Amino acid sequence: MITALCGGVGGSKLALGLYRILPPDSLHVIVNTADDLELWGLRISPDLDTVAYTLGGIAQQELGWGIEGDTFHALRGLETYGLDTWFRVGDRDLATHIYRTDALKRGESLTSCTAHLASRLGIRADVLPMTDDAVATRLLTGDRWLDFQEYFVRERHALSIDDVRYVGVEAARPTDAVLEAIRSAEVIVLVNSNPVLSILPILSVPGIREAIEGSPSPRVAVSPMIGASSVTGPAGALMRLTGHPPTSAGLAALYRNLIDGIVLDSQDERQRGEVEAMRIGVLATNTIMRTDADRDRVAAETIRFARSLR
Ligand code: FO1
Repeated sequence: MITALCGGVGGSKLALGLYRILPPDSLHVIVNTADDLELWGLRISPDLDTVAYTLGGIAQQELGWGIEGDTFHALRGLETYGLDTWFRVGDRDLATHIYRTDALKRGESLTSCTAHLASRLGIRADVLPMTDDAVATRLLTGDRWLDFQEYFVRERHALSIDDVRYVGVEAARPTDAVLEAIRSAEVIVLVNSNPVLSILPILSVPGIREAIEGSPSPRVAVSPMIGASSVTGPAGALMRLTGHPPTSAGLAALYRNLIDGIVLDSQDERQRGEVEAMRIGVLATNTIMRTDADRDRVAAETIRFARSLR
């Protein structure tokens, strides 16, 4: 069994690579739920849905979120009634949110209704919300706190961020399914999702970080930090909030004690010494993933590298 920790669009591509190269029913994906939102009375879990649509082969190819070929008639209707429609929900996507909202209202857990959705989409992997409890990423810009989707979608992640909080995380509990996925993992992979917006919320759920730290299995991270772009982009600015530089070596320092190895881009090979000094192994390879073949290759190299660390 392989267990991956994953956010939305960026990380789900590598999760797809892992899914494609592994035998069926041998991948668990623990997914961030701190960017969930309630909109028009519906519970929306963007990262869970992005992972499910990606593994289910129906994700919108260009954007990475939403469903390929979806239409937006319901959204136009909501616009007619004067509702805010900056968060673009397609018609088929809407069915997912209606199903989830109804199931939660009937007392089902997020874990159980996600399992139902994934199985109906034909997915032979476990897609696991990090917790069934409510956690919400909030970001401080100037003197205003924004909800995650207000920052990310409405403001197009263009504002400078002074602080990040995962509201509710201290009281959240990891699900049994998440703890079992970590316990039974032969390899644990922190995929190349945004560390601050996607991976840290998962690690902040009390018990998850400790379970990974205590795992005897090899644990590896795939770095999303590549060359100069990670230093100048918004992901870099967020990374600086953690007190670490926006580089793969900075990420290795952030994940210290949690990982045995890191996969970084060949462009950043010169950071190898700094990372190895932290007693973290390094695989330098081409981590830019444009095609399914790239994702399969990085996934396969990551698993091979992790197994070599045992
Ligand atoms: N991202 C956007 O940039 N604009 C949108 O209108 C938008 C709508 C949306 C609807 C459903 C869904 O599951 C995801 C959606 N996303 C949208 C993506 C999402 O907000 C982000 O990619 C993740 O939350 C970040 O990981």
